[in-house]
Amino acid sequence: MREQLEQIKASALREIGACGSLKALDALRVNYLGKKGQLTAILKQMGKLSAEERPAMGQLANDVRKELEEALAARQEALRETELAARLEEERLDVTMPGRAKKTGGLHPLSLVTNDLIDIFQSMGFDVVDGPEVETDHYLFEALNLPKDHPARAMQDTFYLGENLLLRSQTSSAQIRVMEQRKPPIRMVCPGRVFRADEVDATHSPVFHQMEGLVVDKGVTMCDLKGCLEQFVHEIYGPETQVRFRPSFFPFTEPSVEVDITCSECGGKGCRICKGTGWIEILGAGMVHPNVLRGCGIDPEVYSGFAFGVGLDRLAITRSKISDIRLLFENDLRFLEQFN
Ligand code: 2NM
Repeated sequence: MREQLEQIKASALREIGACGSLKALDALRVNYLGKKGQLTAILKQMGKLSAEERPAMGQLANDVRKELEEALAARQEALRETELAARLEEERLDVTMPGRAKKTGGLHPLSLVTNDLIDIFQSMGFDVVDGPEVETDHYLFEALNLPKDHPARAMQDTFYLGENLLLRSQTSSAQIRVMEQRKPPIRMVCPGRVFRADEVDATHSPVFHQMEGLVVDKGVTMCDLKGCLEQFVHEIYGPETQVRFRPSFFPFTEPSVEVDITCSECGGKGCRICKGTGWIEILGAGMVHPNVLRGCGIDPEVYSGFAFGVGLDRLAITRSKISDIRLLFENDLRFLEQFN
């Protein structure tokens, strides 16, 4: 029995010493010290020994158990430490690694231009007004001095939604609504989407954007129109930009003008952009026609006003040197991200 005990001790110590994982170590403990373990099996045979042999053998068995328990505990401690060290190494965080930047959104180039224009006109005391995109014949034509069968109605290729319903081809309809509802003085701009049955190409889209302005008060003259628009051009394009007014025709204004500015590309010398003229047209404007005022219940003998319309898409693409108006409507992130 003594030999058996010494043998068990020797093999157990060897195996414990060589054991490589906590799981295997626990299996060793069960194998030697567990209820059905090798040492336990020996102890069960104690009864067969004589009374003289028993105390010494019992002492030895207890010593072996104690020694094995100590060896197991020591090995367990060592293995815990190596396993922890391995885990710490494996799960190491590199706190100096650069983070992944989150993409932030930005405003569309059209929104940027629109906001700039709104800022300029708000600083001159204009209100910003919104209106419906679906309009009636009255607001789009009748009230703008374009009665039925007026030849100028053919000037715009309007989208009809029905006999009397159409997509607005300019935002003037919103201004008519304001003139019908408010008393002068009126100072307002109306930015928004407008629609015309145009063929799509690099400079035309059936959906585009416009901002129209309107001032109505006592004593408003053509000088106010010129001063206001000159101020606007200088704020957008810089004070060195020159402004030129050419006579034109719109049914809703009299007199009417078209407004050119010196080409921002060549400074007025003439280039491909301005087709050699040195001038670029950016605005239509005029003194509000007495028929329009009268139709809205404003007495043209007492009040006068000026109005203008500016295309926002063209402004956006010339300002950012964009080659094709269609880019504004495709919402391709590779394009839009450049304006962040
Ligand atoms: C333009 C050109 C000239 C205009 C006229 C009006 C209204 F409502 F007062 F009659 N609003 N906008 C106008 C005048 C618009 O766009 C090129």
